[in-house]
Amino acid sequence: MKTQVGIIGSGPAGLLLSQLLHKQGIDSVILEKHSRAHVEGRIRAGILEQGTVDMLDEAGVGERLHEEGLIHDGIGIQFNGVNHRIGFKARDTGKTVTVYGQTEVTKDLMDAHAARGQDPFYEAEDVRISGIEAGTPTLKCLFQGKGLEVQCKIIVGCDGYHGVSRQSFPSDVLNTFERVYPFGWLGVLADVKPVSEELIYNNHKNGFALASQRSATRSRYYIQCELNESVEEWSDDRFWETLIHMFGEEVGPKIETGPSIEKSIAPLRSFVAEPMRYKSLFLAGDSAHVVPPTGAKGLNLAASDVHYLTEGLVDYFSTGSTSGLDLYSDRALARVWTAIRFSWWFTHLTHRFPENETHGMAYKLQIAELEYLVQSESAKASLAENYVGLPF
Ligand code: RFL
Ligand code: PHB
Repeated sequence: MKTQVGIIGSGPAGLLLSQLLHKQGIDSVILEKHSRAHVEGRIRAGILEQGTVDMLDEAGVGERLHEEGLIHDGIGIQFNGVNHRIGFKARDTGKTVTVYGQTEVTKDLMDAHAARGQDPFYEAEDVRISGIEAGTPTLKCLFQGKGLEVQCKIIVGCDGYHGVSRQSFPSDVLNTFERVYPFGWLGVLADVKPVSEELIYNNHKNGFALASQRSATRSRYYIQCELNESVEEWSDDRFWETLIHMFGEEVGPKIETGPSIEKSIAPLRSFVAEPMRYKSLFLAGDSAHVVPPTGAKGLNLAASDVHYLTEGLVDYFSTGSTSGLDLYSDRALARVWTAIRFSWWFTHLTHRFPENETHGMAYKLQIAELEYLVQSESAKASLAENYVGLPF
């Protein structure tokens, strides 16, 4: 089989890229390791920047998002038991964010692929990349027990942090930067009314907690946990009790509780691989970079990579010019590093690290910075500007 763009992975990056290319008359083939149900079922991101929403519109999959997504114009920052609002519009960003789950984005994109009769090859086993040095980029895998070969002009690795594409770069080409945080997030999804109209990021003396949501009747909550904990140690009762305690007297009693629909622990990491291209092999999304979820940037960065890459590919396939593709890595990485910085800063501001145990110097500095943040118009504007997303 032949295609213009071979894509590995049908997460948001791979699906959105393929759909945008299709709109521009460029054909692509996606090889995905897991089943559709497995990919759709992963509970992950919930916050879309305006730029991401615009791209989903451009891809023709924005209808349900506009019907069901909730527009948010601010967030709460809680510390010492008091919640402080930081509005986005008031800070002249001119932008908002939309609450719409990654599962829904994935479903809408998968439906669009199915509607045009070009489903990804789900459950493609043992995907391998070859021919990059020779200028004959090829993808090979096992599909339904048989060998499948896809000859491509370009290959894009959208296969997440654990995928094969980054590993297929020659080792002397890649520079990697990594910080693994000494804690994780325990997340619970439940069909209960969100405690607050807007998200609340809470720095509590026992650790970080986040009140998020998926709709007016579905809540997503997180609390900071140890890396070696397992979800089995967290009964629903224990989770709700801990959460209510951490949200304090003002917010805690208003939290509605109910049976969890999903419960999982995610480790937190900052990671960047540079460059995001080797010859005809490109990386996009989590395959090239990972941010801790505190800034809600992961999915949005995957979208901005796709934005730059689509521009380069459209130019290449329509005029033969490689200038957009040649600029891709630098353009994408410039934006990636701004989000790495913001997510790093926001994580350090709100989480309990072993070195900033309550009452230590580092804890005092954290609280001083939070006080400054909620009092200073410039500090609030800086947070708002980054949270809603820096321009492409
Ligand atoms: P994905 O979504 O990981 O998709 C990669 C796909 O590649 C497939 N794959 C392979 N296929 C074939 N062969 C192989 N060898 C393969 N290896 C892997 C996988 O099965 C998968 O389908 O990467 P992508 O597309 O780059 O998208 C990135 C986002 O998923 C990720 O950045 C976000 O979920 C991060 N994130 C958040 N981002 C936000 O923008 N806002 C948020 O509010 C937000 N919250 C979160 C998050 C991530 C979280 N976790 C669990 C890490 C909250 C959490 C808890
Ligand atoms: C979520 O709803 O899953 C979510 C929201 C905001 C974040 C991270 C995760 O910063």
